[in-house]
Amino acid sequence: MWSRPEVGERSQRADKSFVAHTGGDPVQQPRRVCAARVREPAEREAAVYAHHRGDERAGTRRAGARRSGCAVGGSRRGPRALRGSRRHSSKPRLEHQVCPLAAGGVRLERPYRQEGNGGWAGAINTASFAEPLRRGYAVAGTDNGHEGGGGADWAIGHPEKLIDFGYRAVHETAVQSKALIRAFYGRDPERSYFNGCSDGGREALMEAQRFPEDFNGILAGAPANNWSRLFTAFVWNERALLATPDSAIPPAKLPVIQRAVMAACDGLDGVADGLIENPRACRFDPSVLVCQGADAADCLPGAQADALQKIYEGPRNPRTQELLFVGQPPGTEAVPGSWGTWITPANPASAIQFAFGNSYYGAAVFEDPNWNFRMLDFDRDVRVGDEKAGPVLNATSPDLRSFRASGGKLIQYHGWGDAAIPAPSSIDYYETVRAFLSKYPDARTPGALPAEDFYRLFLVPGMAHCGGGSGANSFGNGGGGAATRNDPARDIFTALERWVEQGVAPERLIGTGRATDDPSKPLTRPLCPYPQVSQYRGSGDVNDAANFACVAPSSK
Ligand SMILES: [Ca+2]
Repeated sequence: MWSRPEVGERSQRADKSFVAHTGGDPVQQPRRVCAARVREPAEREAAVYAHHRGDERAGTRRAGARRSGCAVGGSRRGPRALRGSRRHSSKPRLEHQVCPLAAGGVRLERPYRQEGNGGWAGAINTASFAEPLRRGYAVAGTDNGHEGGGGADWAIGHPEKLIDFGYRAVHETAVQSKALIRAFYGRDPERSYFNGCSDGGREALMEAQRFPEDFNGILAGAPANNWSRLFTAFVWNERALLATPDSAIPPAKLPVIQRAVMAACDGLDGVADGLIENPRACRFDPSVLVCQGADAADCLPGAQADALQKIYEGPRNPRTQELLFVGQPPGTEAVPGSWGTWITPANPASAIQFAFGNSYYGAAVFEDPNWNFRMLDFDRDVRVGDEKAGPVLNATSPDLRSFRASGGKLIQYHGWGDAAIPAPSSIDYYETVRAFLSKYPDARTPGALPAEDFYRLFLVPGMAHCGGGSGANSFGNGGGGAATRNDPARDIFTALERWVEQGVAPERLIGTGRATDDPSKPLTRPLCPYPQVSQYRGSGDVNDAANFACVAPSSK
């Protein structure tokens, strides 16, 4: 039976743990941490504790929390290193609420799951907390050390905040959350997991690389792990599409492009289904779309075709011709939530890619609010970014030896229709890890396979950024749900739990969605661990996963 903690005692113990872990770091600063636990059944009440800087609402929150029986703790001064500091705009203050569990049975051990962020973070991703709470986890997240905003102006003049964003906040959140769990339950979490997509995928890989003992299992979705080069590609696309007044591709032309791509490449995988299993095998030349005369509904003006070619190819160093980042795969140009949102919206300058690319170079690299995208030198300035911000932001180290040696398991997924982060970026990283581990065996794991014994990548044809798009794009990503939570074949996080806890690796997953030619038809497809691809067996319903097999890619 669970007994309600003494409010003051619990608060003090937790707070002491927090300060003990942070006071010695000379550049430590307060950051948001939010964690939660629930009574059983988990769905009935989510109780939250949060670390946050103090403000005028804090007192109200504290009073409200106490009325509801929450332990409220905090340190007005924050960690020792911050006392008297004037570096921070608000009074340093760490505060957390640990809400007691209602009367009833509660297991005294509690696994831990930490949730990642999107974009430049700046808020705790509490929307992602409900699903792990229902699974019985204590949950935490962080704002990565700064508040709000879609850009990175907070990084100007504050390299320490970039470090918080880059890797420190996520790691400290793990350390301090485990300390709170220890204080609250009297024991360490039995297992720890990390789940994130986009920037959260970058955080996930960063943890595996830098802090290999923080988590037993890591789920990395569509990772923005090569941050400095991904954002270079964003500016590359911006320059291509805004090169001339006629270069921007209007949304109405996206279906024209996608139809032409499908005509060229849909059948390469043996099934004309509106999905391309392996877009890397698709060689599509945009010049076939160039209007022979005046612009018309079914063709592209030459300037638009030029821009399209550059987007497919990816950024190049103009001096060395080195490819600086992967290009955008073809085949999902017109899929909702894809190109029309990230690359080619109706107002060309409002593409989300452009905002991120400009904030990276303007704020994080050059720290100059007046910087603009036309100033970027794709030789010199890319090197400046790699050198100055890359070491903090990029999660590209292929050395996962310690994560593997500690028993960690890593599952990564990426949609082929992701117009925010091109899926070949995930392939590149996976390949560099395989190559590194093949070249440098680890005495701690003798005889280990290059990577697949602890690290698997699942590519999802048609899927947009982290989810959505077309194809069999639902497999427990984005939280899953009650329908799949207990099925490791259909829920990627459950598959990760099984791999960590039972040693059963996911040989494939089953994604569900809607047929591209008729949304009324349900679609299921196997999602295969890279480099395998899903192949039609030659007979039966093409919308049924049973008629497909995961096979090694053909050599053609
Ligand atoms: Ca196809």
